[in-house]
Amino acid sequence: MDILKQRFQEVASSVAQEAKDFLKSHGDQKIDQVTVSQVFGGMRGIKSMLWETSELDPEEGIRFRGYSIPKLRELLPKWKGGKEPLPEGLFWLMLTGEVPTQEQVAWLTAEWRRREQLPEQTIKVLDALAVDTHPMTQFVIGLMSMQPDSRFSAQYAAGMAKSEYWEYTYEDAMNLIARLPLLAAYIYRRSFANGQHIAPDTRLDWSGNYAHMLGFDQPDFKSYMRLYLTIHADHEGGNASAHTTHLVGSTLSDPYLSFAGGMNALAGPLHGLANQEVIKWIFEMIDEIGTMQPTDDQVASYINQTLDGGKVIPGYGHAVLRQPDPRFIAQKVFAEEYLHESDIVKIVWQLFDIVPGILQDLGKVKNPWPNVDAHSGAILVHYGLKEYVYYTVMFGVSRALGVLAAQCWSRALGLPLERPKSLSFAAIKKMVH
Ligand code: CMX
Repeated sequence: MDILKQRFQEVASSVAQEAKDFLKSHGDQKIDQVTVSQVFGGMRGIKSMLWETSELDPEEGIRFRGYSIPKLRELLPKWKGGKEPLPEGLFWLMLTGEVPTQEQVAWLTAEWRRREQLPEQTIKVLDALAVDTHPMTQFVIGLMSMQPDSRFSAQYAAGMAKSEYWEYTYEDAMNLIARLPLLAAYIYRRSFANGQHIAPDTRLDWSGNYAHMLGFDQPDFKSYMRLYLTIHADHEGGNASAHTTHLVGSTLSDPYLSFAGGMNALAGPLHGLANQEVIKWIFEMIDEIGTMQPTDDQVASYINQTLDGGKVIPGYGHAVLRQPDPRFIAQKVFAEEYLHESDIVKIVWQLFDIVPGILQDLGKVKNPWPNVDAHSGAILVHYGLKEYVYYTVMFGVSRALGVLAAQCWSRALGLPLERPKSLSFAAIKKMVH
């Protein structure tokens, strides 16, 4: 058994026992009440899921196993000479609850690189698609094409005890994560670089190699990828991609099937696709105003025009957060150090000054502040990755870390099929007095 699997087994088996005892003594205790508005309002805030890997506070933002993003930037191991955390370290932390050592992270980097390969059938399936198929559609089809390699499914078909589920989920999670940079880079190069693929560089880490295979070898870009792939990894269990992965997985669909389900949710414009929408909207604004250095009045009038058209301002607002997203701030801090002269980045900061006031004045938007998607595109454009329809795939590569670590936990804790109760309007009317 490998060192991470071993440690996960030790930690998870003790938590599983504790959970069993806890349920016996506290199983009937109420921790929430549900209002009619919550039922009609997308189940906002109903406390109804167990999720070990991260927790979202409306004011503080995301904490991974209790650690904020600034803390993780400090604590997690870095690549040689680099300043940004390695996502490998975050995966270790989410799985075990422990900040890994430099050696443990070096092991995980090598382990993912050892497991990486793009199956022949995946290349054939992708090559059969039109090159202008949306990259998220290609991503999901690519994931589905790998499903025949699922160790969990094979073992289930062969007859596996429930106590073994976590082991094969772990194996699938590790293999799938290892393959994602190859899959994602293959999609980028076939769609935007005339199919001229770039071989992996065995000397690099998971993120650095992904950047390299995309065709971006600038050291700063690689650093940004390490940060990017860390901060997008998880946003507790209720967000659409995590919840979908969890729901699909609760039927004992294997990690490939469940993660593909989650990626279909990420591809919606109110969720991950917002990262492409932000930059598309900024490009359209620049085109209309006719300058890369618009005045505040010009920007405000463009924002109002979007709102008057009945559209949302992409990259702003959140279902849970009530402050600027720390994932936005982490990218701003990065950009202040590396790209403060970039016009497109300056526009993102100008929007940060102007959009919240306008949204606040609408009187209905619960959170007028930027979310993670408001900043990422401008940084990618600055480095030359301008094909914004691709951006959600990068988000997806990162999101795999959180939702697959969480799925290992779901199997280790023996969580059952998810099945909430729905009600018709007529039934709800009968229940209220
Ligand atoms: N621009 C304009 N109006 C907005 C808005 C925005 N950015 N954010 C919310 N509103 C509106 C809503 O559309 C809603 O209007 P109606 O009552 O007329 O339908 C009203 O304000 C109340 O919405 P809310 O309770 O504040 O927000 P929700 O929890 O319903 O939705 C979210 C959250 C993210 C879908 C919404 O803020 C939004 O559409 N933002 C833009 C898209 C975006 O950036 N999504 C990415 C989120 C992060 C991620 O998952 O990647």
